[in-house]
Amino acid sequence: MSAIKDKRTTKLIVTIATAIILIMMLPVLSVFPAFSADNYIVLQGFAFDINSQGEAVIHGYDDRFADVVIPQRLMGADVALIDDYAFFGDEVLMTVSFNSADKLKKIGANAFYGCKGLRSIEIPPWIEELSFGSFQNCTSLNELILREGITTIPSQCFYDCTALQRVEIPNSVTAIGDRAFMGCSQLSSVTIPDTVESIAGNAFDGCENVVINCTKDSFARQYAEENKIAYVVTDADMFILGDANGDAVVNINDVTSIQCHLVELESIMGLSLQAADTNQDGVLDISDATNLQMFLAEYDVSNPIREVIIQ
Ligand SMILES: [Ca+2]
Ligand SMILES: [Ca+2]
Repeated sequence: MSAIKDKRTTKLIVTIATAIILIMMLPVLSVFPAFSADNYIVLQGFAFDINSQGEAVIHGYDDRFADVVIPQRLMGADVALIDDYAFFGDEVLMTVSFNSADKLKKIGANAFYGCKGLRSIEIPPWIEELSFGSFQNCTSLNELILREGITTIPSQCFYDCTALQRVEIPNSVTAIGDRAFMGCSQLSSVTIPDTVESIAGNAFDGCENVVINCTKDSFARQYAEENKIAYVVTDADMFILGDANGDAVVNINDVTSIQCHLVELESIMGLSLQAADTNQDGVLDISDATNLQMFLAEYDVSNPIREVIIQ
């Protein structure tokens, strides 16, 4: 009898203890309902685990917090990866900083997809890789700073970031993927460096007012021409026809400069030589001085003075 009673008592104690543990765990389970099944470690609001290389991988975040600083380490392990979907749809999130996490190498697919409160991001140089849709549909994102480090802008990375206005692609990037900036309806300026050798045809679809800043011999310029996207060439050689002394003003001093050059009192060089050839016949002689003089006197001249851009 006594043995049975003891067994019953033990069973009762175990049941009560289990119930107490479950009740104690309730707040944790309710904060991270999605992660409770995956046995992730939860610390400082992050749900993470340690991979086979001993690095911390972030899988999720407590979505009650608006500001997140990705830590350098979690439980002594370097934070190396933000997993796919880690912050997916977190609309409370307003700021995220990667600047402390200097071992962070990669931000996974759709990791910040739909973080509609996120306003500003800086991708520091040690991050080597963004992924498909990493920042897609971040509709408040209006400041994006990309440091030299990443080598591609992956497909859909900034798709539908409708508040984004300016982007400077860093010199480390060689490719811009499918729909990378598609639907960024406010995007007005994208600077694309010479290092970029491939851009998907639909990368800027739906960016109605975008202007690409590029150099004259770049792939980006060719791309802009082929896809009928407005562009500005940033390394054009420019001079003002008639401005022989290079002071950005066309006046009688330029006539004097040409005359002095012709009698070898001074020497006009470089682009100014082309500027001094006011009738644009490829020869600098007295007729250019005369032409300029007549223009300044408001006579009709055969070659009106105008701004000339040589590309
Ligand atoms: Ca001048
Ligand atoms: Ca001439």
